[in-house]
Amino acid sequence: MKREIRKNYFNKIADNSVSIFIGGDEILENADAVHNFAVNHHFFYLTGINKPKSALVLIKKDGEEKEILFIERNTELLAKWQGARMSVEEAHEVSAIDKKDIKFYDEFEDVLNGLSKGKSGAKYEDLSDYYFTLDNDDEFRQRDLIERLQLKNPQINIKNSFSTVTKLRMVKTESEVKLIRKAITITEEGLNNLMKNAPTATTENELEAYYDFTMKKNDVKVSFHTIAASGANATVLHYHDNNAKLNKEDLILFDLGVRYKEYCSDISRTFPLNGEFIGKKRELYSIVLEANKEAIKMVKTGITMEEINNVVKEILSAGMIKLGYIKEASEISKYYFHGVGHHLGLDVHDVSKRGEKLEVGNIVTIEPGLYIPESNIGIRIEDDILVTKDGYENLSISIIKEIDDIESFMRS
Ligand SMILES: [Mn+2]
Repeated sequence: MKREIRKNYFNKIADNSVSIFIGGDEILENADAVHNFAVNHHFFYLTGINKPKSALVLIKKDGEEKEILFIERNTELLAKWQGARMSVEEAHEVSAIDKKDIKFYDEFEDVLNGLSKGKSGAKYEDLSDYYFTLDNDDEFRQRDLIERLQLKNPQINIKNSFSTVTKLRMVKTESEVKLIRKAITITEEGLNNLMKNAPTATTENELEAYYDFTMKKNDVKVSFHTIAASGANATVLHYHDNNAKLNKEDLILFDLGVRYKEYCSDISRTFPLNGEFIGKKRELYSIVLEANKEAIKMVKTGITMEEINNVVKEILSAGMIKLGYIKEASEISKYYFHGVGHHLGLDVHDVSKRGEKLEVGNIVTIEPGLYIPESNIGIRIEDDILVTKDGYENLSISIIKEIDDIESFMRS
């Protein structure tokens, strides 16, 4: 899989070029503890390696392609304190890069300097992020690296490969789709677990904990801070204090996901804490649900997210006019003020080209909502949709969202 992906990249770039991707490094939290490592996703996409102090160099010269992977060298000290590093054998298995082309990260700059000596032509560089290393005396960023390379080799021409890899990442391979399916399956399990426990929970946090239990049980992490927002809290788009006392009369909005082998799900569901959609809540929920379902039906190659969003706005405003919240369609921005969705992949808000038409292999979220502070109601319904040859596949179709389904689930 990774070899194919690199092949796709090689096909996109100019001859006589060197492309450099850096995995990033751990960030120090205090004297001897580090934050959870977050790998650079362009690097991960091309290698499958999820370890700090690693880099990939791709060389295309006279039509020939060469790959060099750098991993951290194992030392006795590292092995004792943090566990053994990846072996050359393991790195080969994950990345499908020849063992003879796997070197150690402490050789990285020497190899680079050797490569660029006396050469001209394009140099691709991934400028996507700026991780710092663990060692205080070895502060190092990609930008610094570029500057050093340029100083030593004024003749080379440095380009940015970010958008080239972005374009590739937007089209998911079958294996990538599989991982996102798995992430969604676990999300569903977690959501069902928390919905089941809604009647006894007293705070947003407590209810969220049933989701977290499912994460631990499946040995996965959330793909972003869970939003557990009841009542008026759900009208704050990125609320994640999640510490309010639950009022059984309220709706609760959960926006959550799973990161499975780096691939993300992103789902929102809104349900009544007492298990019954009553009055205004039922009417408003029905409007958002209609917008969600109609928007999903529109997903196909050649359409843009803007076009889908325009229809969403029409449906939401028609509904809100009917309920008397607004008088004219243009006023809908008071209650719906975000886009209809985004690409999904290694990042929750995955890299993408704004305004581009959808194509086969894209995965996008469809997530209309209504946010009405004066009624203490916030509703969002979000599914993850794969663009296919014939239209779309709703990857999260089995996560319940119909009023009857939610009510009967919560009764049982
Ligand atoms: Mn989303």
